[in-house]
Amino acid sequence: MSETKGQTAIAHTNIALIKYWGKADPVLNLPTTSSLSLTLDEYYTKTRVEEADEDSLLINELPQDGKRVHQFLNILREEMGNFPPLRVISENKVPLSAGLASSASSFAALTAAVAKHNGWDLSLEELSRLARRGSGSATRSFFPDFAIWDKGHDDKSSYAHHLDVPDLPIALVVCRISGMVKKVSSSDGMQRAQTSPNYQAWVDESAKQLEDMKVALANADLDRVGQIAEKNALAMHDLNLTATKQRFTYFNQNTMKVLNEVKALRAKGYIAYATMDAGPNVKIITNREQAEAIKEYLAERFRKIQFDIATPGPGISY
Ligand code: 2P0
Repeated sequence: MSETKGQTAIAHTNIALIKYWGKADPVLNLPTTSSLSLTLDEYYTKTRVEEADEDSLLINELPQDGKRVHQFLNILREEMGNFPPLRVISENKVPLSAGLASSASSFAALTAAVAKHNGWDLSLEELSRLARRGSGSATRSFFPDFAIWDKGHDDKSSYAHHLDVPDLPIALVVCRISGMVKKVSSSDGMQRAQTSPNYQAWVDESAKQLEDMKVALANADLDRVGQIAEKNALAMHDLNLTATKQRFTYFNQNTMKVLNEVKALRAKGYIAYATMDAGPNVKIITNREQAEAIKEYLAERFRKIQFDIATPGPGISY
């Protein structure tokens, strides 16, 4: 029997140092701000697509309600021309408890696999633009190391590109505080955050922080990179707390305790800055040399939290 015709792609997840937290257009997934990310080596999604009788989705061998994937495949059909139904078989190496968006690597890998399977000759930027309709953060998962998602102003102009940065010994200590499914989805959280009276100020500040971040990266100034990222992330979470409609927080008690330890580590002379996404987990920005010591320091104080070290990762591969 011949093997079913198909195509595999691998995409790594990414962590935003300048966050995407709000939509200018929720249907097209156009963001209110440009964002900047680091692709991570340790966490990825491997996705195979095969011709089938109907669209379906399997993640880590378990059948899923593939509604979001089916919708996304239909968007690709509208954009690029029809193609037959696909069985999507995904292996996700992004542990839920790591608090890193698996939708980023999932939609990037799916877009790349479908494009290659259908013989579409597209650049990484064109793939990034298509993946945006599946999940905003997926735009940034096609590129090695650093990427910028330019917010653009319409469907054609909103996609990510690679940012060339001189060698930077950056590493993250990922504090896996809770593996619970998040109570407020990213899309819902953004919508609520956009009702904060501070929202426009955050958007304006974010544009300045992006420029400052590019300079800090070009200068390989890791302390400055951490300072800007921490400020951007804390302000993002402040929007959730100050939303006028259904305010909320992703933080829990351990988030606060770890954030205090990040400050304590800085006082001891470590490079240590925090960033948090749509969940309680803290990711500490540091360098490769200090990551292990920081992990040990925290592991002694928080016996129930698991700690990983993550480093810059590759772009899309097949
Ligand atoms: C980011 N996050 O820049 C921000 C920071 C989480 C916090 O992008 O609605 O799953 O699918 O476009 O990409 C997570 O949101 O949201 C995210 P949708 P997505 O990484």
